Amino acid sequence: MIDLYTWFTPNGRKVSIMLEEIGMDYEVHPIAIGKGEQNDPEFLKIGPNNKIPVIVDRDTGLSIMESGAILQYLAQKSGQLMPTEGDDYWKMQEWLMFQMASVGPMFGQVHTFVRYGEGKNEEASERYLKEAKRIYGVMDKHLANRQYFLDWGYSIVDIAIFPWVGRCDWQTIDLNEYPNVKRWYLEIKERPAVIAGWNVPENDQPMPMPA
Ligand SMILES: N[C@@H](CCC(=O)N[C@@H](CS)C(=O)NCC(=O)O)C(=O)O
Repeated sequence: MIDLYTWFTPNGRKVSIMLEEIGMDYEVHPIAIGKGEQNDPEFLKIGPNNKIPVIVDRDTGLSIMESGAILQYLAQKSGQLMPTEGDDYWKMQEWLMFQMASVGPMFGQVHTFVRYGEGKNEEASERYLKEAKRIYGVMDKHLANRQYFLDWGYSIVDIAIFPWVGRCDWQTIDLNEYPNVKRWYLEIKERPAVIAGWNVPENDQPMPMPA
């Protein structure tokens, strides 16, 4: 049994989608980040970086923050969705680090400046949107000749990237300009585990449907 401290954001959804995919029992503890609950002293004992997601494994008492670490922990615990050796393992690390270092931080800045801060800082909006478009281009090229991010198959890398592409509407990104990302997105958004995990904690945000 896993205790999941989360909110319906891209980083939070990575973990709820993963738990749904591997069929592991979990209990959701919503942390309303808009109300500042990530700063509560009780939460900081398990999430010292003031951010969701965080898990606690009830079997061992271990707590883990950082979605990339959590995905690898759950993959190893379940023996699913992650290559564990050889070149496949390193390709998994490569693309997971790409998500954690580029997709998440840069798209997150687009959400801050382009969506929430619309019109307030044109220089930042332009800079981060340009970088997001470059990253979409990298992903599109990579997916041109493979079904998923890893030749190995559907993995935690797809799960890490999906919820960020699932906010392409907030980013003012037209997925038709990235046809390979669009094809990948449309396939993954139909997976029952992805649909279930997207809605954790329960929310009324639909997954965008590109025209
Ligand atoms: N690198 C972290 C980033 C986590 C993160 O940025 N979480 C956001 C929600 S998506 C958050 O909790 N923000 C609250 C805050 O910054 O106060 C991870 O991948 O887990």
